[in-house]
Amino acid sequence: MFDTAVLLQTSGVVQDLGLGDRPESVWLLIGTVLMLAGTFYFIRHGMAYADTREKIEYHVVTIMITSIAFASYLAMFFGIGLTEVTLANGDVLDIYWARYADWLFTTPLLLLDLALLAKATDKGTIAALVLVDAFMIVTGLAGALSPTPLERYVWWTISTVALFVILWILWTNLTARAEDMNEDVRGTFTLLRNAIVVLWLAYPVLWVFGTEGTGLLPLFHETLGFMILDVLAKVGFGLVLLRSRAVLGGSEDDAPEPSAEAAD
Ligand code: RET
Repeated sequence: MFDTAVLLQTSGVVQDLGLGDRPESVWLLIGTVLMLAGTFYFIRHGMAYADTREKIEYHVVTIMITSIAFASYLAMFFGIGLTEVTLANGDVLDIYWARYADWLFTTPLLLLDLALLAKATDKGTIAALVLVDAFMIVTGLAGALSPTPLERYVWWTISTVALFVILWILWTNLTARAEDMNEDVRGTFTLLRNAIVVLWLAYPVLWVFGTEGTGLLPLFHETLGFMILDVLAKVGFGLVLLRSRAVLGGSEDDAPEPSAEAAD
């Protein structure tokens, strides 16, 4: 009988990409496709609805988020976003460093989207969010590249403290500003803020259960978990934001119909 799995295993493409040794690459491929689909959707949506400077800003930031993630997922799928870390006990760990490069750029952009929504665009707030966020990702990467469990968990703790600082700024400063806005903005802000709190807290937990931490979850499942979180935190976030009345200034039904060119 025609066996697709055997055909795939023996085909030149699969061997060239080293996919036979990396079963997790199936999730990386799905992540690549979903990020690309999200990017195209947001571009098309922007062409149809972004008719003010503000709406263009939201669309540009969101399109940058999914396109950076698309490039990072493609790099991981091709195996160039991968490095091997030799641990003190001699074990060798596969670390997809490209995800940290992705997060370094996309997490500040996600926070920027939320700050735009709350009109918290003063330099102090944006700088605090971006700097603490970059610190969180870089210290997380240091943990992933460290050779001993002690060092890994020290970096993890430092990175997690930074995450709590970010969530605290969202919960206090940004929330207070959003409260002065109209009902649409408040509703969308609260939904997105809560989604960030839940989804972002899941990252350090997955890290601890995954290969970087205790190793209870093999790389295959860990990669699936990060892919789901990344798609929800980027494409899901963008869908809620860009389809909201807070951004469109009226329901999508009230917004202008996509022009023929934009829809193509
Ligand atoms: C790491 C490990 C160390 C501890 C902490 C982490 C947090 C990562 C976060 C990532 C968020 C990524 C998002 C991607 C976008 O789609 C680096 C995993 C705290 C919060 C939202």
